[in-house]
Amino acid sequence: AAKQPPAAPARPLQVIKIDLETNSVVVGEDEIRELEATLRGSGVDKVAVVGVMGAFRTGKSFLLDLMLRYMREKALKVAGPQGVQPAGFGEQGAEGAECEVPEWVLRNGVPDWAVRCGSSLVEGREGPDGIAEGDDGLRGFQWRPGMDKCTEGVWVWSEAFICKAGDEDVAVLLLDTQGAWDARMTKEQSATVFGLTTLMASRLIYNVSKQIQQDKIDNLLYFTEFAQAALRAQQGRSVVAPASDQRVRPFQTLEFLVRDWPHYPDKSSVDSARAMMISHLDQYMDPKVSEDTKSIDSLSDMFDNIDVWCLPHPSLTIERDAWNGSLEVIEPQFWRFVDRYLDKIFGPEALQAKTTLGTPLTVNTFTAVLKQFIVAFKDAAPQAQTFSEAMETSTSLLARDSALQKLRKRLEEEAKSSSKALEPEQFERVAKDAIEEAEADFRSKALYGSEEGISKANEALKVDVKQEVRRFREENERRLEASLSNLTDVSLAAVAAFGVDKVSDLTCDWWSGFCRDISTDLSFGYTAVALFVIYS
Ligand SMILES: Nc1nc2c(ncn2[C@@H]2O[C@H](COP(=O)(O)OP(=O)(O)OP(=O)(O)O)[C@@H](O)[C@H]2O)c(=O)[nH]1
Ligand SMILES: [Mg+2]
Repeated sequence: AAKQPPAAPARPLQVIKIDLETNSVVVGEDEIRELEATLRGSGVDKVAVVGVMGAFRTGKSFLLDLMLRYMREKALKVAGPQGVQPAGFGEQGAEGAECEVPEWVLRNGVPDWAVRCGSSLVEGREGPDGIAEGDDGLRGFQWRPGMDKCTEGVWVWSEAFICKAGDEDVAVLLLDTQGAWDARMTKEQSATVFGLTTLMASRLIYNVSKQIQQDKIDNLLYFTEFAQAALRAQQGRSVVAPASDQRVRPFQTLEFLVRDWPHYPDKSSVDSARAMMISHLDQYMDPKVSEDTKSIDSLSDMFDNIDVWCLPHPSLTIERDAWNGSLEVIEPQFWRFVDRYLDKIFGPEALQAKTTLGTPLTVNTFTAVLKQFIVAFKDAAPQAQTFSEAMETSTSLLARDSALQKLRKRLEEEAKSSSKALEPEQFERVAKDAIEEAEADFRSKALYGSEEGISKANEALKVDVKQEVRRFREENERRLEASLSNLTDVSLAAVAAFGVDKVSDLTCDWWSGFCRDISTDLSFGYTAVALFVIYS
C-alpha cells in the first residue's frame, strides 16, 4: 500500500485572509479543502458552528483556546487530520499514569479540563520566538498580550469535536475572527469578515467588554443586516432550498458575552448570578425598561434566540505583556463562571446543528455553502457612495419594504379571518384601508434624503402596492367563485387552504422575487452605512 503522508497537526486554518498589498479578501482554498476532508471523515452528518466576534483586543482568541481545552476533554470524539479519536486521547493521566495535582488547582477550583493540557495556557501565544506550543506540541488559536491587534481574517479550528445536540451527534467547529471596529479595516474586509461570521455560525458569540451598551447593539445590527441582504441575494443560486414555505429567521442564536463583568458579589453562585445576567440584557430588550428597543427588535427578527452570559475578570495579571500563561493567577470566580458557561453552550440543550433557512447544513454541503457565501459577499461588494447617498438609499428602501410588508400582512389577515371570500365592494374597502396604512407607514419611515429621492421610492412603492392588491383581488375572486358554485363544506375547506397557501407564498420571505430584487440595492446601502460607522 502507498505510504500516507504524515498528517498535519491540529491547528487553526485561515479560511478568509486579508491581502494587505491589494487590500482585498482572499479565500483560503487549501484550508477549506482540509476542513472538508475532516468533516467528511467525522462519521456524523450535521455541523454546529460556534463563532466569536467583537471589538479588537477583548480576549476572543484566548477564550477560544479555553474552549479548545474544554473540547479536547469533554467532546465525545475528535475528528481531525488523523481521523476520528476519542477525546482526551494521548494525554497523561488518561492512561492511568497518576500526575500530581498542584495545590493551587484545588484551592482555586480550577476545572479538570482547563489544566489537563498543561498548567500554563501557552498554546497559541505569540511571543518574540513565534507562536508557542503547549504540552505534547498542542497548538491553539493565536493570541497575543498587549495592545497590538492579533487575529486577521477568519480562522476555523482544523478539528471537529463530536458532541450531542439534543439526541443527535454533530460536528462542532470553532471559529475565530479579526477584531472589529478597527480603523485599518477596509469596507470589503469588515463586510466580509463579520457578515460571513454571522452567516456561518449557529451560535454567534458577540464578545463585549464590561457591559452591553446601545452603540454595540447598533454596530452589530449593521453587519447582521448586511449578512441578511447577502443571504437574500444568494438565494437565487443556492444549493440549499428552504425547508418549507414558512417564514424562517435567517440566523439561529446570538449571544452577548460580557467580559470583565464587575458586578458579581464575592463568592456569588452561578445560579444566583444568572438572574443578574438576564436583567442586564433585559435593560436593552424589554420595552418596559428600555427607551429604545428598535435595534434589538430588529435583531430579534433575525435571530431565533438571543442569549447572554457575563464572565468576571480573570485576573489583572493576565493583561500584562509579561504574563507567562500560568493559569495559577486566574481567580476562582472566573473558573466557576467559565466552566458553567462552556457546559451550557456545548451541552445538548444549547448546541444546535447549523441550519440555513431551516435546512440543516451537512458535512457534505458545509464547505460548498461557505464558498457560496464568500462569493455572495464579493458580488455584493460595496460601491463608492457618500454617506448621505447610502442613508437615503437604505432608509427609503427599508421604508418601502416595511410598507409593503404591512400591506401584505393586513390583506393576508383579512383573507384568513373568515373561511368565506370577501364581497367585491368589501374587498375594495379593505384594500383602500390597507393602502392608506402602507402609505402612512412609508411616510413615517422615509425621513432621510432629498425630496426627489423619497418621491422616487414612493412611486416604486405605489407600483408594488398595485401589483400586490391585484394578486389578492384575484385570489379573493377565485375563492368567491368557488363558494358560489355550491361546493360541499369539505371541498370548500380545501379551496380555502389553497388560498391561504397561495397568500403565504406572497409574503415577503427570503426567497421571494421582491426581496431578491431589492436586496442587492439594500446591501449597497447597508454597507456604505456600515463603512461610515466604522470610519467615524
Ligand atoms: N481584561 C481581560 N483580558 C483578557 C481576558 N481574556 C484574555 N485577556 C487578555 O487579553 C489580551 C488579548 O487577548 P486575545 O485573545 O489576543 O484578544 P483578541 O480579542 O483575540 O484580539 P484581536 O485578535 O487582536 O482582536 C491578552 O493579554 C489576554 O491575556 C478577559 O476576560 N479580560
Ligand atoms: Mg484574536
